[in-house]
Amino acid sequence: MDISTLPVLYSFKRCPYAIRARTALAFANIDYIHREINLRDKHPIFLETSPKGTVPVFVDTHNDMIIDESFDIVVYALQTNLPKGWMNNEVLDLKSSQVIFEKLNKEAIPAIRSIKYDVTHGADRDTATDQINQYLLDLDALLSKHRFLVDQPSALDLLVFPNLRQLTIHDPQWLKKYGFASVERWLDCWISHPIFKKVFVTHPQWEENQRPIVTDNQHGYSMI
Ligand SMILES: N[C@@H](CCC(=O)N[C@@H](CS)C(=O)NCC(=O)O)C(=O)O
Repeated sequence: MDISTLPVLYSFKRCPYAIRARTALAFANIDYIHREINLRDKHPIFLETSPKGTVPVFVDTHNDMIIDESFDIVVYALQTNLPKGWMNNEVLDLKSSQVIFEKLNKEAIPAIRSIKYDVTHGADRDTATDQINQYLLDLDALLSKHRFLVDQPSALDLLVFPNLRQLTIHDPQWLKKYGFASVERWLDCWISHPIFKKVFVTHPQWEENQRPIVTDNQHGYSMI
């Protein structure tokens, strides 16, 4: 493999947005060089590449491309190489998908964050819990009808599962406790997949003179 032409992914192991990107690139068999960023001490080259300073950032200098939003990296990956049996990115144009993604960003993620970082108490905590559970109720209804958020695996699944994983890492009993069996089955299907195990590994923090960490995604795993 000629690693000098490989794109680079700036990432952080536990970041749900970076997990979206790494999972999408893995399913799409896109190889890259992994650079693990310390979010408390961001490398100047990373900040020069993407001054807003969030991970993930995907850089393909050979094609003059910098993508610094996880949504766009997922779209790019699946557009480049849609895995067999997956639905293409047109699912993201469906009103139903847009509602799921918007509610994730505007309601579920802030509520998960407030529970995770324990910044809400009393009635506010109950409101955050209700907000999360209302979101999970909608997903559970969909997932009781099919295995994935749309009929087959798609970008939408990759955009949603890492944030819900964050909730279950914080409280492993959450889905059981509140009775979201279909979401539990679906989430488990993503996080027990060999690709998740492959993308969720610990890498040393990136330094300029580091030997490139090549992520070889030519593995032949499939989702269905
Ligand atoms: N909208 C961005 C959000 C990415 C994001 O917020 N990532 C967090 C880590 S999970 C981050 O880099 N935060 C910057 C910081 O902590 O300084 C995306 O989807 O890529």
